[in-house]
Formats: sequence, C-alpha cells, structure tokens
Amino acid sequence: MTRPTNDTLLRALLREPTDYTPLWLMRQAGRYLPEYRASRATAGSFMDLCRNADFATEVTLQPLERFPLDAAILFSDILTVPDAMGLGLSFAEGEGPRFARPLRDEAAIRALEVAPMEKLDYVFNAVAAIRKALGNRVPLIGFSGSPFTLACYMIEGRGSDDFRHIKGLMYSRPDLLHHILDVNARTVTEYLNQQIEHGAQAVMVFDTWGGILSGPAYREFSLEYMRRIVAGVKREHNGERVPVVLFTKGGGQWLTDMADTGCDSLGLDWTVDPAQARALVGSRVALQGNMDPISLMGSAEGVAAETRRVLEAFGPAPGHVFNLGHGISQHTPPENVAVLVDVVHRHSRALRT
Ligand code: 1CP
Repeated sequence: MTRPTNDTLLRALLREPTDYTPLWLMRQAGRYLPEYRASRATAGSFMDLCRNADFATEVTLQPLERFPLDAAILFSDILTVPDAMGLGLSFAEGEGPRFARPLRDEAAIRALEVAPMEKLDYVFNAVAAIRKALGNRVPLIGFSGSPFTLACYMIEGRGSDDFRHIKGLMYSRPDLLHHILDVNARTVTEYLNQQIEHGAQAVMVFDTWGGILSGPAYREFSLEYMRRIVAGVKREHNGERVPVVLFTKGGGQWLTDMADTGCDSLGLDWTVDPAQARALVGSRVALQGNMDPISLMGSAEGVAAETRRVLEAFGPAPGHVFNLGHGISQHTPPENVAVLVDVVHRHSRALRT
C-alpha cells in the first residue's frame, strides 16, 4: 500500500522530521461550515449523514476543499458504538444526543455484549468510500470514543454536568462499571481494527470525560482500558505503520502514564503547556494540539498571533501535529480557519530555517 502524496501527518505522528508542521482540526467538518449545514438539511439529520456513505464522504471532504489541511477525519460520531449495542441513540434538534435505554440496573449491565460489527458496517463503508474519494491526497484518520467516555453516555443516557449516575456506580459497584468498560474496550478494539482494514491510516481515541476523575480513578477506569486498546489495535496494515493517538481532555497531569500505554501520540487540550508536556514525555510520543478553539472567535490578527505563539511553544523539534485543544466551535468564522491554516504552514517552515 502506498503512503499518501502528502504524508506529513503520518510522519509527524511517528516523530519523523517534516518540512513543516502538519495540521487538522477536531470537528473540522461541522456546523461552522455553511456547506455542512446545507448537506445536513438535504440528508435530513446528523445520523442520516453518518449512515449514508455518500453523505459522509461529501462532508468529510468539505473542509479539505476549503483549506489545505493535512488530514481528513472520518465523519461519524463516537456514539455509533453504544447505538450498535442496542441502547437506542437519537439526536433531538437543538439538543444533544439521547439514549432510549441507558444502563441503570444490574440486569441491563450484565446483558451488555460486544457490539456486532455488522451493525457498524455503515461506518466501515464510509471509511472505504472516503479513502476512495480522497485518492492519495492526505491520510484518513479513524476514531472511537474511549471505553470510559462511552460509558458516561451509556449510563447517564445523555451529556451531564455532574456525572452522578456513572460516578455513583463507580463508587458503589465498581465491578459493574468494570464489566461495561471491558465490553467497551473489546468493542472499540474490533471497531478500530475494522476501520483500519477499510482504510483508516491513523486512529484516535477520544477520552473527552476522563478528566472528571481523580488520579487513581482515571488510571483504573479510563487509562487501563485505553491501554488494552493500544495493545489490541493493528499497528501495521499493508506494510505501513498505523499511528494511535490518545486524547484525554483535562488529562494534562497524566501524560507520562498515557505515554506508558505504548501509543504513538498524545492529544493535548489548551490548558497544557507544550514545553512541560515535552519535558514529561521526552521523545517517546508525538504531541498533537493545542490552540484554544475559542481563540478562533477573535480578529484575523489575533488568530495569527495566537497560532504563532502555539507553534513556538512546541518548537521546531519533530513530533508536533498542530490542532485545537478541543473541537472547533460552531460559531467560528471560516475565514479565521483559513488564517490559522496559512500561518501554521508558513510560520512552521520559517521556524525550521
Ligand atoms: O450537525 C449536528 O448538529 C451534529 C453535531 C455533531 C458533529 C458534527 C455531533 C453530535 N457529532 C459530530 C461529528 C463528530 N463527533 C466527529 C466528526 C469528525 C470531525 O470532523 O472531527 C467526531 C470526531 C466526533 C466525536 C465526538 N462526539 C466526541 C469526542 C470528541 C469531543 O468533541 O469531545 C463526543 C464527546 C461526541 C458526542 C457528541 N456528538 C454530537 C454532540 C453534540 C456530542 C456532545 C454531546 C454532549 O456531551 O453534550
């Protein structure tokens, strides 16, 4: 299998030298783009975009048609996995996701099984269709939620401010939470391996909610299950190395533990000091991040200045993928994204000479 013509992202994730710092943006296909909103209206709903390979391909490519980004990311959602386990996902207009059958009692938890991969065929078909449409331009990133972050939605049934149901279970029946996390980790491992089989060239695990835990609880209930995924994911496909990225939002204090999983790269949220992160993990892993997504709301000059500051904070050493510290806001002016992309490419080249 050939590497993409622009393999800068893959090289940076493996800490190989690059001519410039590659970038992509979390949620780069999404509501801040008018063309995305138009596609969603045509498709009917967000899940209709995800379930139809043609629509998923169309919206995955939209940000790449506007900006010279260095990677595409599969258009899908982390909640496809609990949906395939039978929990009944819906997205009400203007509200977040909801599960019809959240896990709230021992019988339901004991009945939970690894999701049948056939129920996720629509995701794998989208991966294959996107790879085909991309040609050999840039690599395609596949992804999943972390076992713990998925469990948050599976137990709460929706987003939450205090996570009282999952934490209640963790403090009263840790054995039941471990059962859910074990099923999730086995499912996610298979799910990512299928994405790789169908053409994903790097994979990222989003642990959006691991940062709500204490240190010991993070290690026991989130990190341990991500470690199993890193150990179980195919790290090579068709002779090419497939880098694995772990991202725990709010996980800045656990970066060394995260690097110990054997992953290739760590995502950093914007609260992390890049130089301190590099000092902690040494040259073991690449780092991805970490501009505050809300900084994109300011003036073009402000965006350019903040982009340069973040690039300089990481320095020119190999192993940096520029990204935001979390998903791009739907209120972001697309013109500011153009400024960001241009400054990352030009200033990172200048820093290397
Ligand atoms: O059009 C719409 O109204 C839907 C908005 C939307 C989009 C564009 C949702 C609903 N999901 C997505 C796509 C998505 N989600 C991607 C696509 C690829 C990309 O361009 O980056 C990815 C990687 C995700 C991952 C995801 N979904 C995470 C992990 C990363 C993160 O942002 O923290 C999480 C927590 C979700 C759950 C989810 N899906 C959608 C919403 C609104 C939420 C958050 C729910 C909540 O907790 O309130």
